[in-house]
Amino acid sequence: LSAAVEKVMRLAPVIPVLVIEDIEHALPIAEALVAGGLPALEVTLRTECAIEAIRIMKQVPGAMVGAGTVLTPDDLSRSLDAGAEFIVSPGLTPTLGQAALDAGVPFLPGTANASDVMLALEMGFNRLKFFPAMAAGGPPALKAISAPLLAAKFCPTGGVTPENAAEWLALDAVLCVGGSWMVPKGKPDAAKIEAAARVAAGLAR
Ligand code: 3PG
Ligand code: 3PY
Repeated sequence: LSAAVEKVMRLAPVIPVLVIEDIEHALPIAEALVAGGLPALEVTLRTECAIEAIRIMKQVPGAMVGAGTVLTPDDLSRSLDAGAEFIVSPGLTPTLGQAALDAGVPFLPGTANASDVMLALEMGFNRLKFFPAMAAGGPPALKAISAPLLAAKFCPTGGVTPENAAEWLALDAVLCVGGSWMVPKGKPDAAKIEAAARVAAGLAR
């Protein structure tokens, strides 16, 4: 399963973290992001229409759609029913981790310190979110945390911007970053989203 998670993380340098407020936005946002070169899409379960948005976005050719903000086994099973191909959480509990293992789904749990990473490794997860990336100390913190925990590779998320993404992606322990900046709130402007995605997709790592 680490290999399956790593595949998602290597599709592009950035995984868009999406908050879909209106189901009518789901298709144009997904199409624009994929067209711009960002195929892995993380739909956060923070809005009423998130589960339906997963179903709709999966229709876009080339899209790899996952669920984010998965907090409980129930969230996980609703996401899988909708066709989510990977699961992301801001944290990790043994209950949620076991549900992901039982389901056999690629799972990217959130970690913010050495103990979090050690719990994840103990449960068999070594492809991890670093969340909230900037607030948890930024690139110097992740560099220090990952030095003794060589098996873990990360997707820093939370406060990542077009300006600081390169610094994150330069770290050995970082495979990709997550961020919301490509898709501003409100009615989607497909051309702008695609342009922002193209810049993000071109970041070096
Ligand atoms: C989130 O919590 O929504 C994600 O971490 C993305 O955060 P960002 O808006 O700081 O990119
Ligand atoms: C999530 O919502 O799943 C996070 O990891 C925060 O972006």
